[in-house]
Amino acid sequence: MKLSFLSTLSVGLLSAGLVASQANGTIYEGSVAEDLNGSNFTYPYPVKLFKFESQLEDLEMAFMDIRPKSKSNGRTAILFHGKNFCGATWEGTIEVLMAEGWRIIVPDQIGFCKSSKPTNYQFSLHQFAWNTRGLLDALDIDKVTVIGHSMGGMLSTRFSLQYPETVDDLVMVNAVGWEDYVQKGVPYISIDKTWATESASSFASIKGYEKTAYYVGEWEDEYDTWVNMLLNIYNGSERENYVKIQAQIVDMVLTQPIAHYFGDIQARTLVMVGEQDITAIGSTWASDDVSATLGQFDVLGKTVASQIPNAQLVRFPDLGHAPQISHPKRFHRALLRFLNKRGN
Ligand SMILES: *[C@@H]1O[C@H](CO)[C@@H](O)[C@H](O)[C@H]1NC(C)=O
Ligand SMILES: *[C@@H]1O[C@H](CO)[C@@H](O)[C@H](O)[C@H]1NC(C)=O
Ligand SMILES: *[C@@H]1O[C@H](CO)[C@@H](O)[C@H](O)[C@H]1NC(C)=O
Ligand SMILES: CC(=O)N[C@H]1CO[C@H](CO)[C@@H](O)[C@@H]1O
Repeated sequence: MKLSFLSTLSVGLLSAGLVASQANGTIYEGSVAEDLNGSNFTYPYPVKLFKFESQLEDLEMAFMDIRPKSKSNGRTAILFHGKNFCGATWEGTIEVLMAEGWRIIVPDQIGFCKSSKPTNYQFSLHQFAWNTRGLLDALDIDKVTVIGHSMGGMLSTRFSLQYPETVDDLVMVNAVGWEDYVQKGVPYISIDKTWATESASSFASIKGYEKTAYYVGEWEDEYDTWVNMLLNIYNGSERENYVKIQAQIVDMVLTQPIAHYFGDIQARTLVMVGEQDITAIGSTWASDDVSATLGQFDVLGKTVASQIPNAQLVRFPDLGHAPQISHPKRFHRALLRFLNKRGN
């Protein structure tokens, strides 16, 4: 274990002069299995693969690449899913943007959904951004509007900081990481501990959590789809790897705060917030006093928008963590108003 760490490190140091700023890989557009890398869920559009090497492994990043039905508006959006979601969860937003003439790229990040599940991987937001920039390069896309939800909102901030020249507009929807959980007093817990929680995921546990945090205590039958999509991976052929990776992802969110960087965002930004959301990593294991200060999205949305130099804020006072799913009409009306009004 120690030896391989050292040899990996020295390879990194030796090749430091050759460091590429993004993944270099190829696009595979052939047919793919329905049950792909442990996710047997039918996506609304064909799934393609970005094949590249990362951390000395051959990896596949699954993605959808949707072209507008009729007239193109010449713009491309990339949609980042959250921890409990997949690219497919964006289906409603894909429809709306497609009708407006957008090309839409929707990746599953490495470790998630239909992408590879490497358990010896160093998961970081920076690595995800690097991987994703490589995907865009392989598709010959050099400018995107980035739209990210939940953990995807956290990634969209990191992506915008790492590749500012690539991003024209940025949209964050109820992102995690709008506050620095550890700084606020959430104790660090080990990956082993999170692994135990992840292992115990069930329909009831996922639904119970989402009902409270995402949908303000309400439940529609159609939300079952997204619980089952997730459970299918927890129960699928990559279960063991997936559970470990999800525990690593919790560690990533806890230890890689973006909350101190909002002043550096250059892109025109829309902050969209369902203010009834209470999502906060660590709220279940922090003290009651600390928990009480976390996940106050009515405050967080305003605070984050005020820190980003060129930001607009759209508030949904009565909605939870996933306004694009619970109230798609209101959500998309506000989104399009922002996207269609550009100063440049
Ligand atoms: C990227 O991959 C291609 C094909 O394998 C190779 O020809 C090219 O040199 C690589 N570029 C970089 C910068 O590594
Ligand atoms: C995938 O799901 C379909 C139906 O949704 C089912 O018929 C098929 O057997 C499943 N494949 C695997 C490998 O579980
Ligand atoms: C998950 O797997 C367990 C054990 O194999 C099984 O009892 C359960 O029905 C599965 N659940 C789903 C939703 O497939
Ligand atoms: C890690 C892993 O199992 N990756 C697989 C993901 O799916 C592609 C496409 O079927 C396979 O080539 C990979 O081996």
